[in-house]
Amino acid sequence: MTYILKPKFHHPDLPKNKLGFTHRDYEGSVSTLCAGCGHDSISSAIIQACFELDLPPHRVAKMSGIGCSSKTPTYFLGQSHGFNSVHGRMPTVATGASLANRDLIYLGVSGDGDSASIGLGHFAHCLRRGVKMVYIVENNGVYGLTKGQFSATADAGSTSKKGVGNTDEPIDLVSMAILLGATYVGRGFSGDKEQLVPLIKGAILHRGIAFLDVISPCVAFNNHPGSTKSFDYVREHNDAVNKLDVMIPREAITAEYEPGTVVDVTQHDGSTIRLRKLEEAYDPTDKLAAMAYIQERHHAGEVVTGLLHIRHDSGDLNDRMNTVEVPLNSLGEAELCPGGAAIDAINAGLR
Ligand SMILES: Cc1ncc(C[n+]2csc(CCOP(=O)(O)OP(=O)(O)O)c2C)c(N)n1
Ligand code: SF4
Ligand SMILES: [Mg+2]
Repeated sequence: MTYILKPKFHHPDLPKNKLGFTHRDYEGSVSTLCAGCGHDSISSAIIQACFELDLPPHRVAKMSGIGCSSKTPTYFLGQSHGFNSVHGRMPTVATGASLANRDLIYLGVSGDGDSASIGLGHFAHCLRRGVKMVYIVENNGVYGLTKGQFSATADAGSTSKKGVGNTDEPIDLVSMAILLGATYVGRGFSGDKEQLVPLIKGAILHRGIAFLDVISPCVAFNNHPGSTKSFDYVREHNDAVNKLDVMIPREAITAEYEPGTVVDVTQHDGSTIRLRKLEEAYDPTDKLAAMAYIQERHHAGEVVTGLLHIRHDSGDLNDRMNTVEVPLNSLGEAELCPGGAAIDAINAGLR
């Protein structure tokens, strides 16, 4: 169906952002996913977040692996760069791209099979290195593309559509992300755009690795009673710890919440993340407490969502490796071949 071009006509009164773009300018090709797939709602949330942040599409690079989830970058930001890589290798390809050009905004999309099975090592090293990117896992607990086998994030005790029980313990990607040192970690639900759009906006503005685990039900293979990744289960067991607003520097910060229930976190670019606490005791800057809370609620059958962990003093791999400010492909002969005297000076410094 991808040969059907989506008409570009739109109503002349559609709202425009600061760049003069409408929402439609951030869309991609027509989706070929199953009708009702959670992944399509995540694409729509990404489109809304990029539109609201006034992102120039040419400054974004979409990275993905293999799976229904990894197909989705075709369906948003049709005017951005894109690289659909190999199964599980998205984080590694993104690491290389980010080191070669620190100027782009990297938006990685992966699946639970892609990141928690074949790509688990790649996921882990990307997070511990703090690659400057947004890393989204569209988590449905199954390999959707290959017809619904349990993935490594399926909960022990959940049943397949045909009634077979999963006996293996799940990998909890948000707990792993916090443990590995990710500096912005959130969990969302494809069925809750009001929470998901600000989570994505905050992730894009974050300096460092921003990881989002988004529960995204697979309507074809994992949306039945007995599944803990179904729309009904997540709606009934959703424990949102905070509500998020993202304010970019030009926006006035208004005090609209009760004192004592609000935490403001200022990011490197001056943007402010305002968290309205729903769970009084939850502090996303306390790494150990956050991990304990997520595990405790998981054992009680709850799905904790919201901004789960953030570090104010985040940095990224480019900072630590002191990479050049400009893309590598723009370096000329003078920078790449500084001449014999410079080499002699380096050698002398090593003696
Ligand atoms: C090296 C390799 N091994 C296995 C496959 C087969 N395969 C394709 S997609 C996929 C799993 C996709 O699951 P997930 O990442 O959860 O994405 P979803 O389709 O659920 O969104 C597998 C095992 C492959 N394409 N390449
Ligand atoms: S098989 Fe599942 S994950 Fe894939 S498009 Fe259909 S509903 Fe979505
Ligand atoms: Mg999956």
